[in-house]
Amino acid sequence: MSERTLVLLKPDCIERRLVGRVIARLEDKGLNIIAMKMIRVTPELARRHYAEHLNKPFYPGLESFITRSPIVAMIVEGPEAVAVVRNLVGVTNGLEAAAGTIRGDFSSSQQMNLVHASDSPESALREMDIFFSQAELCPYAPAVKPWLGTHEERPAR
Ligand code: 3AN
Repeated sequence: MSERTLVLLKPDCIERRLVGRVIARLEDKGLNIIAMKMIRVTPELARRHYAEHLNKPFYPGLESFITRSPIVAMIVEGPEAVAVVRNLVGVTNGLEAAAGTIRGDFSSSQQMNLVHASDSPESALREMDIFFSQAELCPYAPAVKPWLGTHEERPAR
């Protein structure tokens, strides 16, 4: 089933000039980028986005990190996009993330792990709403779609 998920390229991704290479991973997989913008995260926005982490000991450091430089926010669409993007990104700690994943290949940190990707379809809905208005979405049917999969198959989870 086609899904949408929120992807954030975090300040370390921008500062390290990895934006193009990370976006290329998403495009190479056949995912559709249907919204994208560069913004600076305010402390208020950080608190909304990371609401579940507000009381964690690492939250103050996380807020100063995510507000320190601009980010690139995207909505990415495709079959099972939430799980597919999480697999491309890898586990939270870059030291433990598998080689071949974005974090596994480019990060050695738990905080500076380059990318945020929604962890469930419910989180994706909540987070897309925080970062984008409906008017900012640009859905389209890519010409390559018939070559990315058949109607009958259900991609494995
Ligand atoms: P993920 O981004 O893999 O879903 P979460 O939701 O557990 O990870 O954590 C959100 C963000 O908080 C992470 N991307 C990371 O930047 C930061 N973070 C998580 N755990 C820690 C930690 N123990 N120390 C510092 N930062 C952390």
